Amino acid sequence: MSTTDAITLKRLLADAPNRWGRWGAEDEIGALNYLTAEEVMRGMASARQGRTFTLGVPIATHDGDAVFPGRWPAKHFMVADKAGFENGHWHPLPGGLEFADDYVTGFAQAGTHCDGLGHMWFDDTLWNGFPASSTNGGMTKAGIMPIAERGIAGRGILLDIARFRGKSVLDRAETFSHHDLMECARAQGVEILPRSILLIRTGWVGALAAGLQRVAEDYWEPGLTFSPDLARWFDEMQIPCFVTDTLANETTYEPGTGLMLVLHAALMRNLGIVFTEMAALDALAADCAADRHYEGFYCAAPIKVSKGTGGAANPVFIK
Ligand code: UVW
Repeated sequence: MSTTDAITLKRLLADAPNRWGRWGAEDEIGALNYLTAEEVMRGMASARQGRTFTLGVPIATHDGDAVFPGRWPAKHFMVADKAGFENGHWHPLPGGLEFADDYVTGFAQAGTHCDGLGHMWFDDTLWNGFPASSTNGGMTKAGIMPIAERGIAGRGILLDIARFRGKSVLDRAETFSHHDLMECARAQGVEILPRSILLIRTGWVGALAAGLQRVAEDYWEPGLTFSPDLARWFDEMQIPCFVTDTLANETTYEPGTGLMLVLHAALMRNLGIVFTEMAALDALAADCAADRHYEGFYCAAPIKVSKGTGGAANPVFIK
């Protein structure tokens, strides 16, 4: 293939839908605009039992957290603890109070987190047409702050693709499409209504935590894969946010072209759909399989990292 024939995101997505400008030239929250007060109330009404599931994965774990290649795990340090008082490094406060303090450091794009809409781009342009230069030295456009200010709340549905395929975890590089999401929903007896927040389970994060899969140079995770129809379906369904138990919410390479992370371009950059990655969905999925109730109120907000590209979150799903 000559250089001029080379497939690029620009060519691949030339006819794919694009929502820049739909919510104004300064919009930085994209499809979260679909989560109107009415949608939040609809989400609240879909919780019937009052049982909560927290979807954040532990970070700074003893064995080292799974992170996308090129990143490294969060680190946790004790700054003050009882030993520090015993060896004289710390002294009790007037009145006798002692304390434990700690320090955590790590990537904004690791652990369970939301991406700012400007996290990835091509053709020097981010979500809504903001220039890529606005990322220099910190995100002045489409970073995580506007999403953190807004919060994400609405009707959530779990789509357990792994169980639907009769597996505990999808295989490396295994893909699925929006048609599979629809079939999975049908089999589960839940409706994908417009503006639903999709929680898609592959079993992958659980497998990484259990050491059954690992992050190496040839890392290729399972997930949704791009097609023009898939992008149109997400757009027409007005999906505000999708949440998965993989490190990057999509299969790592598009099988047809070998292009990497195409949905970050087609859904995040072009449609303003918020990505929430590395969610812990196994416990929720087991519960849903037991009572056959796959919908509930989904509520999350990333932390407010000034000029950040992403932010850690511990989403809550209420059945
Ligand atoms: C990558 O950057 C690869 O993924 P994420 O969207 O998690 O940050």
